[in-house]
Amino acid sequence: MKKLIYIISAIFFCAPCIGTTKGSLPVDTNIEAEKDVKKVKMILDLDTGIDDALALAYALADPKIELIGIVTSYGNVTTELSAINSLNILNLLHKKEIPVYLGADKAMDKTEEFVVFAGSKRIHGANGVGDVEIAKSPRPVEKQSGVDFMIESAKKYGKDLYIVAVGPTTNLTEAIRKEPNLKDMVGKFVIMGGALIVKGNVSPIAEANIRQDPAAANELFRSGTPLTMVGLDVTLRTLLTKKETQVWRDLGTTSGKIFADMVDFYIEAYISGTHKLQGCGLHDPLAVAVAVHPELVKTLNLHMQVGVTEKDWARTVAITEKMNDPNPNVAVCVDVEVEQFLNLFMDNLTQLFKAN
Ligand SMILES: [Ca+2]
Repeated sequence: MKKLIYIISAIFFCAPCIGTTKGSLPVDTNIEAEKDVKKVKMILDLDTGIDDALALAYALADPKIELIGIVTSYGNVTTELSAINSLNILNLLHKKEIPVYLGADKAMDKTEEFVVFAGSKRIHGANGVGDVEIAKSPRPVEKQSGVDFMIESAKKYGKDLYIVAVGPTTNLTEAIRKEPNLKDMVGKFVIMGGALIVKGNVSPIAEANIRQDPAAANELFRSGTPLTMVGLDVTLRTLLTKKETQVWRDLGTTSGKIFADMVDFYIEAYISGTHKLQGCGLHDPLAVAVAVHPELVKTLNLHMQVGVTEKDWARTVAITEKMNDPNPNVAVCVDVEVEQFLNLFMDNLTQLFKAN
């Protein structure tokens, strides 16, 4: 029946067949455009976190992405709280059908329990989402481990799958340890982390995600896994201000207000922080956008490593001895089309919050 309707529609609306102009045809161009977009399947690895919440929302909003699951990590909050926040945000955005899995709850070489840093609480609030209350999702966290979900999805979808990790790289490193072929199976790996040219944000040389588990990041970089590194070199150029959050607040929707409240909390932390920036860095959402819009950034391809000694703890740096080796595996983002990204980010998220 569907096929018959399609054939009749095709004959009826085919411009050359009936000799009319395209402009007069009753075709919904938005639906047509949407149909033409090839979606990639994406797994997000989050330590949710306010900018993680923005990354999650961005992945739901961009027509090029089909979010198939979330794996959670420790970092801005504990792994368990990251899962609860992720479930609640999915529910808020009417996407509670997307599953959430637990990942590692601490760095690979740590034995003691992970404790959230005071700095993380100052930036993301004690609950990770700016101390804003979000209605509890009725959906529980999945029983399967996040690492197994990554491996299983890679086997199922192959190159159609992109994995974007915007917390510590522990889960990704564990997944590649468990299934070494993973690095060649997946279409793209993108991480938010590191700082090549600029200073770190938790020490003069260390960025927060890498600092949580430098050994895991070093193992990942040196594994030959093709990675796109979206670090502070680019994320601190893409700032969101209260002017933009006011646009969401003015929508008068539940999600618009909640995201405006959350992000205003985050912006306040930046205003009072050491760099006195007037907006917040869009670290995690930029990594998600770069995965499907690589034209937003310029990259420098390098063999990379992460410092694991006291002197260079968590520093992300090129391996000098490998500067002339072929096939560098890390594409380090060094420049970004700021306006293009901010327009894309605001267009997509404002549409999403308008509808929820
Ligand atoms: Ca994060």
